Amino acid sequence: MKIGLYRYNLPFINPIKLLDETMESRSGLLIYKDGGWGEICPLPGFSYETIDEAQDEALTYIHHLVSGTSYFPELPSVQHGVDCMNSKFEYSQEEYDKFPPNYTFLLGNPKEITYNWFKLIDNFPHTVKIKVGRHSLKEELKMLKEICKKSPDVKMILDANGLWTKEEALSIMGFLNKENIEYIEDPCNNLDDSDFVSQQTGIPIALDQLLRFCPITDWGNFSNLKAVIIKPSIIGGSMACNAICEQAQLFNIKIVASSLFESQLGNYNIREIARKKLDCKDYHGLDTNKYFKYSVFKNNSFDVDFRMLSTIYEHED
Ligand code: OSB
Ligand code: MG
Repeated sequence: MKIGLYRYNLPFINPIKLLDETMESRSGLLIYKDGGWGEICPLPGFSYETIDEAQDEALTYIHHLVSGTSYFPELPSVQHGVDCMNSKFEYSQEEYDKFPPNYTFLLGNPKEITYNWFKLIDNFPHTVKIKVGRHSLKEELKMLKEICKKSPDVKMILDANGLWTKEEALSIMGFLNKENIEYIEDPCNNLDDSDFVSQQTGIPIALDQLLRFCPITDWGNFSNLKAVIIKPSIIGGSMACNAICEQAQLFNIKIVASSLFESQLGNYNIREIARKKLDCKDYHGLDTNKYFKYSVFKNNSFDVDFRMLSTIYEHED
């Protein structure tokens, strides 16, 4: 048995601001066993556990493995990493190409987002996901209107991460054509206000961070719940993800597998989960590799580049 735990720190091309914190780089762990790779990378501000807590539990897991005892991880990010490692996904261009990102993800300030959208003028993507709720309503409305003006058939997935009040969400929606909005992820910071927004506007919503406040049995109460976002790094291993999926099928709600700025390897793993385990047909939120300066894979390949990793633990017997 060969087993290892490694840490990476990958700088972004430009610093990324999601909530309050600006991130210069992304840190995470890769866990390896006998040909299988998993990634453990809680994201500050979104995950409950820290990377140090995750590393401690990953080491506990490994020590049990080495001594031949069993241990089931408790932290979602560790469950997810261990599950992926045990799945032994095969990394190849051919597999990768079978499941390309199917919406374009844009973040930044409204000017950057508008500019980056205009750059795609040759062939506007059908669907775009845009982070909103970060800047003034006026600037964001201008951005959204310009995007719709340039590409009238566009479908926008707006992700407010709960940053709009219901009044803000309603006022901005009043100026947009609802045909252009696929759904809004977490428009407000609570379930009632988010539901109110979709009730008043007829625009569907998706639950991402709010999912944890919404018992599965309540999904039927929403006026227009179109999708639930599954971020395996937050939800946990396959058992937790499958439970959500089964329920979503029952309620006819779409499953969107999505990422947390995992490394290219972790992003690939979620792609495999989305395609092979969760049966994600519509969307998957995986268009984040473009923000990284370097890769954990060697140039033009899907071989792990150990020069990008520092070793925390290695064992072979
Ligand atoms: O809210 O979906 C989010 C990335 C990090 C933290 C939170 C989120 C995201 C993304 C990733 O939006 C891209 C995607 O899901 O399309
Ligand atoms: Mg989201």
